[in-house]
Amino acid sequence: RGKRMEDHLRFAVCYWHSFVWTGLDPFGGETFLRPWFTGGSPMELAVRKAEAAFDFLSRLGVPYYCFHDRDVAPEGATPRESLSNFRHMVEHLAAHQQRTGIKLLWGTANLFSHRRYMAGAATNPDPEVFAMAATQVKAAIDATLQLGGENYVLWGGREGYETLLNTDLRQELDQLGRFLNLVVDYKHRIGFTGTILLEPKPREPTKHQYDFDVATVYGFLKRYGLEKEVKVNIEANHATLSGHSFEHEIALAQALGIFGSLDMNRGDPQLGWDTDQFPNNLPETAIALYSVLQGGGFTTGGLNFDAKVRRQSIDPTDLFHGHVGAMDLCARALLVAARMIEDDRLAKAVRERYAGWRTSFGRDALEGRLSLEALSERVLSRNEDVTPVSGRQEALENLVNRYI
Ligand code: ASO
Repeated sequence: RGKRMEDHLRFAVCYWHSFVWTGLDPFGGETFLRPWFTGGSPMELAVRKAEAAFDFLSRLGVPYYCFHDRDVAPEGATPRESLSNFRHMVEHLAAHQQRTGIKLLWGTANLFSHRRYMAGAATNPDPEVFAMAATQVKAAIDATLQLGGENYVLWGGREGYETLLNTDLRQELDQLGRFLNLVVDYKHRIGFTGTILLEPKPREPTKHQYDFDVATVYGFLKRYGLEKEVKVNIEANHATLSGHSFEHEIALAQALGIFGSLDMNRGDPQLGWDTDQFPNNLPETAIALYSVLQGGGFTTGGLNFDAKVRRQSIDPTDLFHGHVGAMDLCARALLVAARMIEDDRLAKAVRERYAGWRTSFGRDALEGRLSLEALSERVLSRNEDVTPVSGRQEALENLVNRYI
């Protein structure tokens, strides 16, 4: 639809998995001994990390990257020191972007790692924590604007609860709604024209995450009057953890008018948590990207590889293999998705299935212009039962495999 294939290759590398994560898991410590993890002050290490990151991004030839405030600059001893560290590093990032031509797909603030956020950030009962979260988000939006970022993401890592016995659910949801309204208000006041994206995730880290899935987020946005202001960043592994498929979440967001951007990765079907593996399944990815193309592709969003090499893959070249393989897979999946669209057999099957919409009775009935009485009168005057039409699922699924 007026777009070239290259327009969809809006690939981004995430700072946190590639340059920050040390290989630490609940059972063991660091496994990646990167040169920017030790041997200098925290700010010296942040500078070295940014150099290594842009060296990697340039060699990979990727157009975009994404970061959290705390990925790029260390937390200071005080809020002012943290802000000054961050601002200093944003200058470095600006210079690297200028030199390499690499752009920022989105910025964000880490409101989940520090202990102050253990009981939530925007939903925390302590107003000082709420204010601290606001301080971080303000600085991160300022940085995103300064760096020409195309979107700003909020993933509510700790916005949820473990037990209702210490939780006022209504109050916490209201706080989250107010916080997001403050963010949207600020965005307009400073002239940030990028898209604000909320990222749904269920079950982890808190048991009951408020932004469980796309449907939940839409209900939340409606309630707080934000459905025209905020879109979603959908992650593959978050979709499957909520019991949905990735393409379901994409298609639903498009249907509701809140589709924004994607975090590409893959969960492990045997494991019930967020494993953030590189996507490596062609049919699965093709069907997801088919949904994206059907909805018209991306406007400000893209495909951020929110994926990490496993902790044994300690050789720096493993990071290239992970990204090269995943980008190659997504490029191939886009070609498969384009073939699914061009062939027209799938679209034709859908057109035929919804043929009833194109009759005058169909439009009146399905667009809600006929009352229950009128519908009932029609059925009783025709006095014929309905003959069901085959859904043809098997034929269509077989067809998809032939495009690969
Ligand atoms: C890390 C999470 C990821 C999210 C990012 C932004 O793993 O899903 O996109 O933070 O906060």
